[in-house]
Amino acid sequence: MTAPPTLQPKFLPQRDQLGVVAVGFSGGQPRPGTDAAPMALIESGLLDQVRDELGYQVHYDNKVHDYSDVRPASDPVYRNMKRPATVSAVTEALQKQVYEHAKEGRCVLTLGGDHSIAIGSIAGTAKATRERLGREIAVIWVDAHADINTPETSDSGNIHGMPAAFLTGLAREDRKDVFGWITDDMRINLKKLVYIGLRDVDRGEKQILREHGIKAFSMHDVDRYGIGKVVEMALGHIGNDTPIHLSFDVDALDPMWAPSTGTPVRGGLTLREGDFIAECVHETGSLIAMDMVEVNPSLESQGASETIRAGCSIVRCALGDTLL
Ligand SMILES: [Mn+2]
Repeated sequence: MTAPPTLQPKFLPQRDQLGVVAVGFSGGQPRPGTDAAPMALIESGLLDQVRDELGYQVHYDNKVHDYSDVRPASDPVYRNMKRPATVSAVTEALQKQVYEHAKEGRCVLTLGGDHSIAIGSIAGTAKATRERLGREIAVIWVDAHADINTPETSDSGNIHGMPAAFLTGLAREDRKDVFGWITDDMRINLKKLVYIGLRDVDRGEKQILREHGIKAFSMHDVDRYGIGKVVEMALGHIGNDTPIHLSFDVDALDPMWAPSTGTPVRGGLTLREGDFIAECVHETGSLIAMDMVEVNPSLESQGASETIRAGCSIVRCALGDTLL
């Protein structure tokens, strides 16, 4: 039994209004399956729990979007990016969906999908928050990977490894159909981006993190300081007067807890450490949006239900579920 959370959010007019967008999209990387994750998360009861146990009024259009209406017919590689116009069109549409929820003062939950979709969800939150409150947002990026390759530093050309570069403006493109729709009011400040859980960072990305002084807590830091101190330092870096968008890649968890994901890396967070991060972000009262991405129920079929359960657990914690 869970008592409904009573915490009053700092940057939302009401504590119980949740917008949900289900994004059935896997085109930011090569493996099919992450497009089935939103339905798997919802069918396992996530939104019912959020409604019935956590007391939210859920605004959801009861649809997993595949964005077939905006996908281009042909989509050749451009600047080393695979499916650039498709990912651009999908994330642009998602940006508008998230913006519509966020401008009403709702907390917004985006269920992915691969991590390329964060381009859309975070752009939507950033724009709405600037308009509604005149504030920049901070982003806590929980992930095994930094996802901050530019098209030029990326080896694979998969855009799910680039969202942080496009969101911070480190990667830019004039072509409107290839992320040229991202305007300054949708971008995030490099000083307000914080990573937790990193352990598989490309050479070019390490250089970008260093060069720009981006705050990043790797698994080395989790081992050294413990998760409690790491989260405290991450939140301290952001400051307590900044709205937070939590972008949670399930591959931040060790494959022991979340095996069904496209790019698993050993040596990750325990399920409790993942939940703890989400609990602490909730406790700040500053959470305005969250992504849960890279759950892939078609991989490691034996681990799929465990991975889905882990994803649900982390979302519930971020929305106020507590152990006691
Ligand atoms: Mn990621």
